[in-house]
Amino acid sequence: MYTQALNDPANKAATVAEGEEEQNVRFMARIDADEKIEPNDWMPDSYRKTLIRQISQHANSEIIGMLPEGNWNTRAPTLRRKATLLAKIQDEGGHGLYLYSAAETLGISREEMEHQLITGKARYSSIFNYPTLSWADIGTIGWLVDGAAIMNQIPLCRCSFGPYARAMVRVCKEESFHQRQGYEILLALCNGSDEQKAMAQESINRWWWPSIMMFGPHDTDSTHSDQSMAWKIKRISNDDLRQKFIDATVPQAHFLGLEIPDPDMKFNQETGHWEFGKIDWDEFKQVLAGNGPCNRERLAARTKAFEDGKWVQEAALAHAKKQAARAANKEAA
Ligand code: FAQ
Repeated sequence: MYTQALNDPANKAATVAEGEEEQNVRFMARIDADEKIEPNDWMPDSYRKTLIRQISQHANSEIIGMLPEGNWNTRAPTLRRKATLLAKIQDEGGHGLYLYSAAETLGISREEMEHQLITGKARYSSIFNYPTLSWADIGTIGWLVDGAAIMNQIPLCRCSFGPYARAMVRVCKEESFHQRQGYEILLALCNGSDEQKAMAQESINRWWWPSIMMFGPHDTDSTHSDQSMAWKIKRISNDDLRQKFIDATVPQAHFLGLEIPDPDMKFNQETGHWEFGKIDWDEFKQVLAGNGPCNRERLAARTKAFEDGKWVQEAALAHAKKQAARAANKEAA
C-alpha cells in the first residue's frame, strides 16, 4: 500500500561526511522545508524512537480496536449490518498491518512489537478498554471513536516521516466510511422506537468522555508534544484536536436528538467554540495503568491469539528453512 520513496543520493552522500551536530542541523533544515524523511535517511535516534513508540502504539490500537466491535459480529441485527461490521473490522486489521510495516522500516521487528504489546510495555489507545454492552455501541464507536481517530489522523497525513504519512492517507479514507456507518446506525436508532433512542443515548453517555480522552492529556501535561511538533510528527496539539472534534461533533449529536452528557457544555458566541466541562484525568490514568474495565480481557485475547498462531509461524519458518536448504543443495550440485 505505501511505497518507499527513493532517497536522494546527493543527500545521503552529504550526511556520510558530516558529524552528528551537522547532521542534526541538516535534518532540521529538511524538516523545516517540509521534506519527507525516508527510512534510510539519517535521523536522530530520539526521532526514530519517538516514531517507533507512536506508530507501534497506533498499530496496536487498530488491532486491539477490533475486539470491542468483534463482540457484536454474531449479534448484528441484520445481514447488511453484519456485512458492514465485518468489513469495518477487517479494515482495522489492515490499518494495523500498514502501521506495523511502517514501524518496521525504522528497525524494529513485528515480533518485538507484538511482544511489547502483550507484555504491557507498549501502549494502545485507552478507548479500547471499555466494553461494548449494546448494539448502539457499534454506532457510537463508528461515530465518536472513528470520528476522533480521523480528526487526529488527517494531520498525520502531513507527518514528516514518509511511510507513516503515506499509510495515513488510505487509513483516513477508510475511517471516513467507518464514521459514516456508525452515524447511520445511530440515525436509524434515533428515528426508531423510544427504546432504541434510549439505547443510543445510554451508549453516548458511556462513550463521550472516554472518546474525548483519546486525544491525550492537556497540552500542558503532554510529555512528548513539544518535541513531536518541532519534528512535525504531530502537526496539531492534543487540545486543539480535541476542540476541533468537539466543535464538529456537538451539532451532529443535536441532529440525532441526543444529549452530550456534559452539563457544562455551552456554545461561546465570541470564540465560535463549544466549551466543555472538566475531564476526569484520574479515570484516564487508571485506564493507562491497566485498570480500565477491559484492559486484562483485551491483553488476554491478544496473548491467546499469539499463542494460538504460533504453529503457523513455526510452520512458515520450517518451510522457509527447507526451501533455503534445497536452494543451497541445488547450487552446490
Ligand atoms: N491512550 O505526551 P503525550 C483508532 C499516553 S486509532 C493511551 O501527549 P503523544 C482507529 C502517551 O502514549 C486510535 N495512551 O503523547 C480505530 C504517553 O505515554 P508514553 C489510536 C495515551 O504520543 C477506531 C502519555 O500518555 N490513534 O481509534 C493516550 O505525543 C475504531 C503522554 O501523552 C493513534 O494512536 C491514549 N488515548 O500523543 C480502530 C494516533 N493519549 O508513550 C478500531 C497516533 C496519550 O510516554 C476501531 N498517536 N497517551 O508512555 C498520536 O497521535 C499520539 O500518540 C497521541 C498521544 C495523541 C495519542
